[in-house]
Amino acid sequence: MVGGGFGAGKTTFVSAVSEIPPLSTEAEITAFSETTDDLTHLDGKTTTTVALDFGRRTLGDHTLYLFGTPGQDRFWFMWDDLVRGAIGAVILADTRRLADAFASVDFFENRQLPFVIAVNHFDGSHQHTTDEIRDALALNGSVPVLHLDARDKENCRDALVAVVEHRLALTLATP
Ligand SMILES: Nc1nc2c(ncn2[C@@H]2O[C@H](COP(=O)(O)OP(=O)(O)O)[C@@H](O)[C@H]2O)c(=O)[nH]1
Ligand SMILES: [Mg+2]
Repeated sequence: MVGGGFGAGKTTFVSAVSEIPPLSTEAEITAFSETTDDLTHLDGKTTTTVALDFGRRTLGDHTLYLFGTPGQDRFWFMWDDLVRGAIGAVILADTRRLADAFASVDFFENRQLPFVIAVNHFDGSHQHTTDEIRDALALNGSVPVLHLDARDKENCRDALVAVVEHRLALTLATP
């Protein structure tokens, strides 16, 4: 699963890494959503994911199905179904709006789904160190933190490998 706040780069991530044309349910942002969707720092963003992003990516002999969660919490009723059977999650964090990642961190922690934090560097954003991110998000020491550009397909593939490896390490550690 690909989580993170509104505008953190979920749709971009799924589009970059998917080997099939990603299914995305984008809609134009209209004046109606101005009061609900916070567009601070998101000057170029004119569409929003209404339901989810879906993609597929093969790693070695295994195929991962990618579900990008909708950023807006009014669609969270869907997440409980999506999380069933998931291997893990990549949570995208925009350092200009780090607090937007809290809800995803809470969600996956509560459901005990292993996750990695992928810090998505936007132009002009402060380069936080991994320790700063770890502190700010109150992450448990074992949670991997990586840095990426969600437009770069190799970066995104590395993030998928990281979440699969993290999940395997946790599964092997708990008999
Ligand atoms: N500079 C920069 N822009 C990005 C990056 N990732 C996403 N964007 C842009 O940020 C905006 C929001 O991304 P989007 O994928 O729609 O976010 P979502 O709401 O999480 O699905 C889009 O205009 C993207 O083109 C990145 O790593 N660097
Ligand atoms: Mg989106």
